Amino acid sequence: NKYKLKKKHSLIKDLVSPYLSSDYKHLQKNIAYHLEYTLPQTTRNLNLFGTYLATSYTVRDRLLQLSHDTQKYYTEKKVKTACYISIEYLMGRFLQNAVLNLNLEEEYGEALAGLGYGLEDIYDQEQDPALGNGGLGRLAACFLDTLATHNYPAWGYGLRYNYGLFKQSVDVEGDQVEKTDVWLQFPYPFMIENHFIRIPIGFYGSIETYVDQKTKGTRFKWHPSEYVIAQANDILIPGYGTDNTNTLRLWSCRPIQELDFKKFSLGDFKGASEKRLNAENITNVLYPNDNEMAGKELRFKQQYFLVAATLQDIIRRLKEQKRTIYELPDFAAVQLNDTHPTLAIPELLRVLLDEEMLTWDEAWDITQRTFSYTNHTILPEALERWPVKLISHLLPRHMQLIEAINWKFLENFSENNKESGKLRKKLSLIENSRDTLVRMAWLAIVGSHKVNGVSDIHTNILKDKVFKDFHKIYPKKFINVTNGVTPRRWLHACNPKLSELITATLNSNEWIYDLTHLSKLREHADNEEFQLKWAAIKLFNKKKLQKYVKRELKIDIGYKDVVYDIQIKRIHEYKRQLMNIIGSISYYSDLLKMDPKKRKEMPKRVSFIAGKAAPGYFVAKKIIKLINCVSKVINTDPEIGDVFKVIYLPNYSVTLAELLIPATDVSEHISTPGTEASGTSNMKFVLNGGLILGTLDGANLEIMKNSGEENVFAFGITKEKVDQVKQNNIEKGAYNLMDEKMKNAINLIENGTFGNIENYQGLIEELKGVDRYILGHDFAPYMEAMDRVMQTYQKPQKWWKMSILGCAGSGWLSSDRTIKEYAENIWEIKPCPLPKIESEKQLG
Ligand code: 4GP
Repeated sequence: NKYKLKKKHSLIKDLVSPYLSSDYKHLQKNIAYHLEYTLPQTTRNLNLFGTYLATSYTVRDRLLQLSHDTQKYYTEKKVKTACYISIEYLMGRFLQNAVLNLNLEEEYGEALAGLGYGLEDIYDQEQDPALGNGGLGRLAACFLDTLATHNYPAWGYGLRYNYGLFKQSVDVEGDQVEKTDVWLQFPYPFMIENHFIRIPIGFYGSIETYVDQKTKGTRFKWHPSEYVIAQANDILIPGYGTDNTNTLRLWSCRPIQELDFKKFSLGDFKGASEKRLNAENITNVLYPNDNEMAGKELRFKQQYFLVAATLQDIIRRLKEQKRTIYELPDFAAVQLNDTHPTLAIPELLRVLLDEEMLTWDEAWDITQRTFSYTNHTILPEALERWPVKLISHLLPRHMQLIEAINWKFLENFSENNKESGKLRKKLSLIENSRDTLVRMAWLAIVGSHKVNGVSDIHTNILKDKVFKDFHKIYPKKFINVTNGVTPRRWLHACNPKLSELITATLNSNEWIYDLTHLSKLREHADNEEFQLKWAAIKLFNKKKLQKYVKRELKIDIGYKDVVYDIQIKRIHEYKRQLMNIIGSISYYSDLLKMDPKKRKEMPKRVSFIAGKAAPGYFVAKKIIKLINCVSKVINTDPEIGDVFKVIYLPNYSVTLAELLIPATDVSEHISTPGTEASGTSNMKFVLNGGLILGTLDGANLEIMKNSGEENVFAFGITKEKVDQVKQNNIEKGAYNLMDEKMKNAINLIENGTFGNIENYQGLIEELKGVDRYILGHDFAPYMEAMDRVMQTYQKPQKWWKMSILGCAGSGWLSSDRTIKEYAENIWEIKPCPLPKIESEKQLG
């Protein structure tokens, strides 16, 4: 029977294959087919949006074919697979990336031109699926691109939220306004609902205890009292220049029963739909927090829903291959992207003990060998702790297992350390504070075989401070894997002119999948002709941004001989956008005091800021308001003219970043040392020839090491000195220690220059009092570094040399390097490229 099915399948494949041939005429026919038959009402769809949809369906057809081949091949080869579980994926637009990765840009361009459309305009129709907040989700997206490009067998697992991160606008008062992101109101062709993968997930209920007849030991069984269904939605991830196509599987929640017909018949219409609404609620909304724990029951449900569905899916595939559960760690390496998926640990343990009937030792061994955990932040407000009460109610068996893990871990540990009462308390997975809480990071460490930080400095902080006691117990468990970004999206696609120049200069496009080739740009750094070409591309990109600002904000800014200075990231106190804007106030005040003639001759600068604030993070929202109010005053002051402008760009997104990053002269990464785990936008700027103005924090330090200290505008103290400064602030009062210029800027805020001081009350008080993020201490060096930036920009040869050398030194910051380290040091997986026989694609 199976043989017959296989034959049938290859017959079907033979029938459809010619349809997927990729010359432009075929593509055109395919687009026409989808316009005519997939989308209803043809004449209405003969617009840009309809054509974008039809084009996308043709891309999806090709990806489906490649994905079938890939899965089949991986199964045949019995490869070990990486499974990346992440509560967020910040993918950005899909179409351009896929067309580029499939190496079909020319063909699609021609096919669409024949229908009267430009490819760029078609790309522009796509809305970003904003299923992530910031760095953590964007990193996951870069990883997926690399995994496919380098032919690693891998799956991404996440949630398909109905509503992505809110859309942000700014009202006339300068306040952030949030609007629901209904990203699924129109079809999203790249996501395929897989109706054959539906998995029941339980919640609540009770635990049955019984005696195992075989072993006479006690066994447990969880009887959930409520079930929902996890429905698979697949996004296919093409690699660059390869046929390997992996899958990102996003779960959405469906009810077991769509409608309670009994209630409906009795006229209780609301009650009839209640179960459906409750179920759908689980994957309705992405929690809009970055670097912060949500602490809500629904969030906890999301986390369990994600890991329970994912583990069942992995185990199903294992069994389909007729492999035993003992082989799980050789079949899948499961990466926990931060603590959000940590419940996977007790969940797997439960499956192994209660369903597969393994012994504790067997089950625990398999669990530890399967999981590894990445930490993305040391901010205390982001380290997850869930109340025992909540877990016991929602997942009683899991709570029991967490207690058992804790007990066994501490017992084991006490045997080796007799006088360890205090330490036991510190190490315990369960914290006895006001509420009894489970420390999820502790659980993730104990249940994994590897724990990694995301930059050198961050991993050292984990080892020496945050997880110090665990590091002593498991010194080998902790490793560093510095983050990286995909050069496909973050240079090749977003900066086509620079990509072309690099390819032409290096005489090869190999750098696109092996970024270390960029080092060869070093020999051109002093070449004047090359510098001019390099600078011309920057100017071209700046002009694009200038046009965008004019169109969207109705503000006219210059771009020639103007420094574009940019800070884009989530608004957070530790990222210190407040220091940036206070710097702008101070600079504005200096300009006003200048002789008008001299002022006119000052080098010009536009300071851009973009980023969203979590809706419940009031301090961050006040910072946005201050930025907007300062911007209004400066930009409309005739004394200042075009010498200085402050622009806040609303609704920061991956797509906006793709416009901003290539256009940037200097970008700011100015977090308090020791707070930013890595940062990844810093890497994207360097890759695009932007210079860094940064503190000695996160990946800035590694950028300095690789691109040369002299090519970075670094300032401020090392992380070791931060505590002393904080202490001084507490003892002496931050305001008393503050630089005069900063005091002056604060006075301007207080005297109402930027609107009612009440708007900024909490902000200014904190700054003058404790100043937790030591803005006061770093202000003078920050201003001095900005001054250096402006001075250097006046020496074009020096500037462009720094810019080229920065880029030339960025080979290491590719996510390809990062993933290779994960693959070799943590997952133990190997590339498995599809044979090229049928492939029509060739690398450039
Ligand atoms: C972010 C970190 O803040 C950032 O430094 C890092 O580059 C990124 O993860 C990727 O590792 N953390 C988050 C978060 O986005 O929600 O914790």
